[in-house]
Amino acid sequence: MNLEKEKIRSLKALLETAREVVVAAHTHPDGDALGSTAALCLYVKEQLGRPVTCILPDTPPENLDFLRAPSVPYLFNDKDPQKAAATIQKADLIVLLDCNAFSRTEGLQKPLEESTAPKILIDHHLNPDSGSFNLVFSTPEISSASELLYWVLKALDPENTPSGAIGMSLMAGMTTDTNNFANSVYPSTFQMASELIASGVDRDALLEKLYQSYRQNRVRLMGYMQCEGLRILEEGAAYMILTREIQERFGLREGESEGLVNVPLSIGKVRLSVLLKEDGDHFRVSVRSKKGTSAQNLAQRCFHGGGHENAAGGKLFPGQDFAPGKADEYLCQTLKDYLR
Ligand SMILES: [Mn+2]
Repeated sequence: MNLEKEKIRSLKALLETAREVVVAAHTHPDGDALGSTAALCLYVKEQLGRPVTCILPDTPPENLDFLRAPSVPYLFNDKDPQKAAATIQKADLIVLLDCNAFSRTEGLQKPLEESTAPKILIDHHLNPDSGSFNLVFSTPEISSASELLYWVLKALDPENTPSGAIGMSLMAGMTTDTNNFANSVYPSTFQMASELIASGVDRDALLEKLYQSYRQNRVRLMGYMQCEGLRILEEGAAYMILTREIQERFGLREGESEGLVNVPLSIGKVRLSVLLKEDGDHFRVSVRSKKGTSAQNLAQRCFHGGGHENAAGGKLFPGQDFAPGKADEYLCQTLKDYLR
């Protein structure tokens, strides 16, 4: 990984002189957002001895709660927006991970943008909003923000490979963003994994926590959706709509439908898979595609979102994007038009 020496020097100087660091990531934090923020917070606190707070837009899902760094204070904007804003205001250094712009932090956007502290971006999404940051590490050709952070930490301290809780957090973020080495995997990704295992990260224990610790509700919901909720279009798309009613029927908790959107891609004819999940007044949209079909393009054009070439997301608003109650018809037509 070729990281400019000058940028690493600037980062080092900023981290080593900061008196109050705030580390933030995107809304609805996933394994990469939680893993990368935990790793950086632990590095700042334990290796550099600087005070740090991790501030996230939403409380993490229960199944990923183990990725919270135990010794680091966390604030969640959905629980305590005043304290989050006040802490951001006091910070003299801000680091944003795993998203390309402050707008991806939703409720935190305003306090983060209004802060006069230096701002650092460490991310792997396309089109970073570089103008809003003093220092930008942006690499789309990498597995995850956690992998990019791994190479940044190695550049900061070439003698040491991240290990312990830092190593585990980075491995977790990379593993979840690649769907356990299924996509966005580069030579550097295997190198990172290899070095982390050599440094003592217990991958078996991590995999059990990530993939073998769910409640049975998740498995039953996945079965139901594949049987009853899956629509497949001639054009090569598949979609599912996870309504509030179905979520309630299965007692679904945040994070428990993770991975469902990938399942239809196991069908040979399906090149594009979309999952709509009802959330308050809107639908959260997840898009996955096979090579040669762009999930990112669809999310950007039709779902007010974006992301990566083969894994992207966005939102849909009933009453605005389509007539209330017509999500199915709208999605069906949108996918047909997109693949035509
Ligand atoms: Mn990521």
